[in-house]
Amino acid sequence: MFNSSNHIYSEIRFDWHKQEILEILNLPLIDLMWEAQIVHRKFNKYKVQLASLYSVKTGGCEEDCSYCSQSIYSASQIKSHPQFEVEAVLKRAKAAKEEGADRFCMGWAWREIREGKPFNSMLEMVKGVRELGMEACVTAGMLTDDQALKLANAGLTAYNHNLDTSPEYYENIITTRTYQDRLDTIKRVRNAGINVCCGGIIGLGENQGDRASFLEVLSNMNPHPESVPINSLVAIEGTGLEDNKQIDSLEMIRMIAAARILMPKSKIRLSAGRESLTKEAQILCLQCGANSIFYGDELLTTSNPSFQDDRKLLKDIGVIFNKDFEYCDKTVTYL
Ligand code: SAM
Ligand code: DTB
Ligand code: SF4
Repeated sequence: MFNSSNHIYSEIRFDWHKQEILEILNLPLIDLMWEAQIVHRKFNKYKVQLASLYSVKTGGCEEDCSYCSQSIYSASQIKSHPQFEVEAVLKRAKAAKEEGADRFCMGWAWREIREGKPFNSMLEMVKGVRELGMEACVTAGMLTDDQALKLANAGLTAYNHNLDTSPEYYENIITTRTYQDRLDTIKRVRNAGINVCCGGIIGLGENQGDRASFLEVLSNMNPHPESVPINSLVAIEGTGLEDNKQIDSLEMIRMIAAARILMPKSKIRLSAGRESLTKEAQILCLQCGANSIFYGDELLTTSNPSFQDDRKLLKDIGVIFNKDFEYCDKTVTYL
């Protein structure tokens, strides 16, 4: 069925089947990368969005996600602190903007959004980030319709809530909330008119079928999530998955390339785990579809490459990022 002179993946579809996705994931890598690049050049312009991440409320979460250092079920030693105040968060957003970020993502280690002062502060943070001229993203667990509307009215650009893995593998990883809970949360976000940021993790012990099944759920959402973070597990000491083996970087490239083919216009974010990827592996991810990275020395509880290293990497390969977006109006015709 695959013929490299006849590019078959050029449409936006919402009816992908697991079997087709498996075939894509299992293509010879060199062909998969080529197909993904065709799609990427057709729908995007090799512009990478720099998104900075900040943990507003760290640790003490009631969920049992077995990869996470912030769960009360983990024995990880993390710097837990009370929720940061609005002013401190906005100072951090401003600093990220000065480094060149144009999206600021804020995380709360919650099972679901807490009403009262913490939520009012969250709304203030969203407004403040938007006033800085940045996109604002929040990840804080489950939410109600009313909370989603309030976040939309505060100007929230996107809400991150990941499916993490396939419906079949999910219960090996989390037992305190269901896959359906996650889908319901995503629907609430969508209904409130907020962009959806929804992705997952590879390296949890899942197989290729699980990866296909996870991508099937995402790529059958209509519209596709505007943002799809693909994380590779950071095996944190003290978590249930501390002994998991680091995935091979070629698997990350496959996953990014497949996500690009299935969701041509989405921002595919090369997320956690970049410190374990060589410069060359990251370049291949960017070449075959990733168009965003987390930018800044820290993720939530783990480290990330430095601002300087990332800027150098992007400059070295000639990829345009954020501030230069407006100068990038050259449409690449490639087919
Ligand atoms: N509590 C909120 C929630 O779960 O939606 C927000 C924060 S949570 C840390 C956001 C996402 O980060 C998770 O869904 C997971 O996909 C990713 N993540 C967390 N820990 C990770 C790790 N050790 N390695 C890779 N990805 C991780
Ligand atoms: C996402 O998918 N990855 C980011 C963001 N969304 C919130 C979080 C990665 C966390 C990595 C582990 C840590 O730093 O604790
Ligand atoms: Fe809590 Fe989110 Fe960590 Fe799960 S991933 S334990 S919900 S902070």
